[in-house]
Amino acid sequence: MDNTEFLQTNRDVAAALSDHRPVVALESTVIAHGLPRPQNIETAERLEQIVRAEGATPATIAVLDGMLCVGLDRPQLDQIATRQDIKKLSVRDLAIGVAHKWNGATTVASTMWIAHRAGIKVFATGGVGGVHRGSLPDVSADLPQLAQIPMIVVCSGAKIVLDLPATREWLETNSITVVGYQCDEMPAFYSQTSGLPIDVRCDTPEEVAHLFATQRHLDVRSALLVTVPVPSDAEVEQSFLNKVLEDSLAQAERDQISGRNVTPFLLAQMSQRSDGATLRANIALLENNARVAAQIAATLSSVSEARP
Ligand code: PSU
Ligand code: MN
Repeated sequence: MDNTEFLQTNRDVAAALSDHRPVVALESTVIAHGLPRPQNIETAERLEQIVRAEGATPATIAVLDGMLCVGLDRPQLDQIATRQDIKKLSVRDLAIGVAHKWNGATTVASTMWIAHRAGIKVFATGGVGGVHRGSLPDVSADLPQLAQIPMIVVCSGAKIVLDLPATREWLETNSITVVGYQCDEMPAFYSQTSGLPIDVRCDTPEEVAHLFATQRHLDVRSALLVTVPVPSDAEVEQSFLNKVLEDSLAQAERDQISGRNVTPFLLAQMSQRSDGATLRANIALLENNARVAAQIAATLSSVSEARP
């Protein structure tokens, strides 16, 4: 690895990695662009607490002053949550961010890219990007990174704003193994069900760790996508959700929203139009996914600890 010059792993995370203790990567786009204030900073801190409570070290990832930061302190988290000039950086933007010394939040794609190079194996997020609805086609850069980076990515499926059947097909074509964590179909972000298949069900962190180890033995180099349903008390009712989503998509069309602005726009619209119901679901699933990811990371490091 020769890009370490721009990689800044904070002391906690570096110590945990060198001692082979569990580490969970967390993304920052959800903080800067996915959630409104003040819930964004509250959630960012809560996710770190949850990871710690499970005995793992959180590594929230962002680009600050052109450095690829792995593990943020409280003032750095605050900057991501409150500054107006925080860009949304995917992998195509990383070199620009570094060269121009930008401050930016990392998406699923760029968080995976950085976390993998830092030596982290487990990453938790809300919903991954995918194939958008509409005719363009607009395909999130999250998908090709999932196809290339051997990490465990814990999420609640792809975001409901997407074309979920097309996203499911893309995952299949690109050899990304989809795990249903204590469920038999892929969750659909704010909903527990999508009608779309998983490849395998796992009920425990041990089963996930075993599958990941087997992938590595076989040298299958894609991600293991572990999909976890939103907790039932925060799930948004289907028909209400469909209406809210339809209205939000129509508004995006009227406002001619495109490119990197599509996802944040739709998330904010849905939250407004649902009186915060989708926001509550988003936060609940983020928290739950962080917990599951930490449990998986803990199991992974106890398994590797047992090796001679
Ligand atoms: N999950 C959430 N909220 C978010 C995102 C994911 O619960 O805001 C972010 C992730 O950073 C993901 C990005 O990578 O949305 C996808 O954006 P796009 O569709 O432009 O690739
Ligand atoms: Mn896009």
